[in-house]
Amino acid sequence: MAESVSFDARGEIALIKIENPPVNALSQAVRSGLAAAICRGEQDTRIKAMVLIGGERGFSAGADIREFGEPPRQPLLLDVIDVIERSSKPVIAAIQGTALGGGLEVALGCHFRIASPDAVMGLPEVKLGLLPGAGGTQRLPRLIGVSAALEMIVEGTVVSAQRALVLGLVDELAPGGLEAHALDFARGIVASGKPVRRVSMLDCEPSDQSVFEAYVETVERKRRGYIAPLRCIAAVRAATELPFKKGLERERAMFLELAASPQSKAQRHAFLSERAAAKIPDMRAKTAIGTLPIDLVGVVGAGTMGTGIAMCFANAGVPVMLVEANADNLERGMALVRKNYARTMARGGLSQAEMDKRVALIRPSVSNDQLAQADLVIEAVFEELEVKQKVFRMLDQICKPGAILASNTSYLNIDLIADATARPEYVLGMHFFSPANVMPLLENVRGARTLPQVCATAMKIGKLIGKTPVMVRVCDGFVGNRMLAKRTRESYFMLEEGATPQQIDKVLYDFGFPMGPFAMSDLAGVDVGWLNRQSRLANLTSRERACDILDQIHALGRFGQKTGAGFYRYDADRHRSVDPEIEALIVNHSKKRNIERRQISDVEILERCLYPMINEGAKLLEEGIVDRPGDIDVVWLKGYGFPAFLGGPLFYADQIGLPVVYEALLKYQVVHGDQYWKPAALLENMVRSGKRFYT
Ligand code: T1G
Repeated sequence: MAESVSFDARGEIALIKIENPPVNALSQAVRSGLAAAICRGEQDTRIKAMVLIGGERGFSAGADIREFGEPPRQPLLLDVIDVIERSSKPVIAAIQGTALGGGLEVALGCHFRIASPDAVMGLPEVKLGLLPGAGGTQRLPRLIGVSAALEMIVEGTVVSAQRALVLGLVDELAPGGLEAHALDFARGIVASGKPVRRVSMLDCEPSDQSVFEAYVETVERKRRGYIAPLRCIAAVRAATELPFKKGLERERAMFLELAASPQSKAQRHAFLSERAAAKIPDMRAKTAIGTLPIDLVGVVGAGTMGTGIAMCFANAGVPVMLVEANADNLERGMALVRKNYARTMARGGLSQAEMDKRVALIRPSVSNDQLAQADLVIEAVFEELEVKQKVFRMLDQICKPGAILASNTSYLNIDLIADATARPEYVLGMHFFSPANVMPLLENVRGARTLPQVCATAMKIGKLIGKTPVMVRVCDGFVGNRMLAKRTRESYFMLEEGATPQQIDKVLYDFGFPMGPFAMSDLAGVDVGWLNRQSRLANLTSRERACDILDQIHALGRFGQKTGAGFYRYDADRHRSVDPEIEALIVNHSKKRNIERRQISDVEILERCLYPMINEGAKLLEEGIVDRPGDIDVVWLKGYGFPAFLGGPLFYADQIGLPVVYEALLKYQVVHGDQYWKPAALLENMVRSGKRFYT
């Protein structure tokens, strides 16, 4: 028996344990161990039933994602589950922690399922661009009904043990020790003489085909461009139309199609990159740098960002002091916290008790002295270096030795902020994205002197509060905003050269972004963009300064959705429409700039928006601002809406081919000059040596 599956006879019950840390992924060794254990239980006449259990951390996180892309190795999970289900002796799945993907499919192949109250289970394959490929699309609807199965499979939602009991996904909860409960349950089944219940033998409720059509429409709207959700729907539909075996064949065919698809490769890349990014080199080297305890957090500034950041910690159960010198602003901030929570509660995402608990974890104060005992203080005040340096001087005086001082700045130099303190080793950036309590990305910015332990602590606390942390180093705009600035520059240049806002927005929307740069500007606020541009005028080139279309729109008081007009006009429901006034303004601007407008193709728009970003990504790597290309992809996937089915800007660059990107850079360099289009040395070398960002 493979070391990753143990078999232990407990009287007439066999206890079969999956032991493949960290998440009991169903590697080839586990699959063969499982099959062998079931066969052994079948052959051992003393054994009357079998209990299948995982480890503390979970039952199983499903198929081993790292095995994808390699030729499948026997036994297939599908076949192992068939061995379990065909067993003549009852097999009981005892679920604690997580049972996800193939892990839940193994449990579905068992004859009974019990779970500890804190267990969660789901079929999240769709998030990897896959579908449950080991019978899940055929068994789940037979067990819990079509609509509940559709939601779990197409949305990839995870359900609690309590919900699973209501759905009939589990037979019983085990409030006490799961193992003992499972053994008792098994003995009870044996004593009762209850026959084994095979899920595949259950009838699948017939379903009105309109249910599937409606789901397809929803998915085509909500998950534009993704293939896997559509195949998930088709697979569940097959369960209602075909006998089990035939349905399984349909599922297998679609699984293989998806597993080989560029979209799934991109989404699996995104999954693994996100986890790799959470480990900074020191942590990855397994050097025991450890982390600092964070039991009490302070946030300075009760504006939109400060309150959002405070909510992140309250949501994770970490007490947080929200300090704001101005009492009115503090009250407004707390009102915003309560409003945000109330909105979540109205959607059913929070109980009143839970909301009250989280609000109580946020302690408002006008006194900075309250921060004396904080382990971590995050500053979220006005984005101006002098203002921040003043705050950090104050914090350095008030906070206890060893407290971490973090700035939420989106682009200012962390080293200059750290210079305002006597503890630069404990200073770093923690750049949240607005709205901070919603957006998953957290750019942790290490200064030249920041201790590795402080960095590791910021990464760990970032994961604890449910963020996707990426460690970056100091540069103007860090990773995300520095690359975004190149796309923004080209978008405005193309406006003055002949494109319209709606044309550029449509190209990026069709590519897969949630919206294009001008619709985004109207959403975030033209005034916000204008302020950011004003603060960076000194860094802009002369053409960027002269390309002042944003300033002109701002001067008209058109601040975007919030004022009913920006680049577009908005009705009371904030539906946008093209505004001829803006087109006239742009045409007039081109005239004043003596630029003869021309037709710009969608291909040129896409190239001029994406390729400078890819080029900037190569520069970020060669400057050592980030350690890996995956860090850059994670920043764009989690912070800027880059479509996950394309894997991020650098993964996408590999797919289209770095020579294609390089040739285009040279083409535009001739037309628009070196300062914007000179290929990064790293990119040039990679093209010369036939290398890619990802091997
Ligand atoms: N395979 C391989 N490695 C995995 C893995 C998996 N399924 N899940 C996690 N890991 C690694 C992860 O890369 C990291 O590695 C470490 O485990 C800790 O993960 C046939 C085809 C289970 C909720 O989609 O959602 O089954 O960086 O940091 O925050 O139908 O991991 O330490 O080297 O995320 O506690 C479907 C994916 C697979 C679940 C734990 N299953 N995993 O979260 O730890 S496809 C999934 C998760 C499938 C079948 C199909 C989470 C978690 P390293 P972590 P965590």
